[in-house]
Amino acid sequence: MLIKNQQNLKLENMSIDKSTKAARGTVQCENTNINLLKANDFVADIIKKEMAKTKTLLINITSSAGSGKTTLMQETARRLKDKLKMAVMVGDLETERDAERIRETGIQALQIVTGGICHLEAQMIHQVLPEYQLEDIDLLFIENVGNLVCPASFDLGEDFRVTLMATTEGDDKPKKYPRMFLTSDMMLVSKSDLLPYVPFSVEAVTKDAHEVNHELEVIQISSTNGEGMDAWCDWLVEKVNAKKEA
Ligand SMILES: Nc1nc2c(ncn2[C@@H]2O[C@H](COP(=O)(O)OP(=O)(O)OP(=O)(O)O)[C@@H](O)[C@H]2O)c(=O)[nH]1
Ligand SMILES: [Mg+2]
Repeated sequence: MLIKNQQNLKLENMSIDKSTKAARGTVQCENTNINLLKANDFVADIIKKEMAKTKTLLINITSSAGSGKTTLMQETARRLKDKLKMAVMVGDLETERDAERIRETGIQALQIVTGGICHLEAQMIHQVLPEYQLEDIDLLFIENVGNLVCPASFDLGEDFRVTLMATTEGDDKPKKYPRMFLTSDMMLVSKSDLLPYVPFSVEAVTKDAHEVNHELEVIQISSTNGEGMDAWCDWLVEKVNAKKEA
């Protein structure tokens, strides 16, 4: 019985030409798409509408634990905080550490402590939104809890989902955790400064990721030596401007 259920919920039949947005929160179950996350998606829609009102760009940053999300937030803040009004909300199972690190750069950052839950849900984001002056914020990041599994299924009302794929993790992850890459708009191959020391092929990871999601954009970055940071910041500025003009 258990084996049958596992087969029913296999994700490998998921159509790769389905839009990333449509794939969020749905699980292919035999011939029926069952939206298991209707309540989450309802709140995600409310968040989207609030962001549309203030023209704030919302970006959901996901990755395995330790791939460099907080360091990227710090480095992005250092480079863009004089050009854009930025803020961050960050989810972790315990501690305020990441929010404290980000606040050191001079931007607003609030910690959402999930107390054991392995992902952020739209309701959690909605609850902390009143702490932010959205009309004064151009770019709001959500740093999600570090893992490639649960955060993939929860739409947080974001405009874009960006997944870090660190060179220290091994280049086989897109095929092993396909939902995360299917539902993302951008893959940042992070810690590129370590490429000379680790067995990791950027070509192989990009090929696998594109087989999962042919629309995925890819930038190779290092928060340590700055590689790709200009391209990343240019991408953000372009998306912020597009949202303002929309
Ligand atoms: N070499 C190298 N190390 C990095 C880079 N970015 C981050 N690190 C290091 O990687 C470790 C983890 O970085 P974090 O930014 O805390 O990673 P995270 O994804 O926020 O971690 P969690 O929030 O726990 O999931 C730290 O020791 C960072 O200094 C990078 O570009 N190159
Ligand atoms: Mg972090």
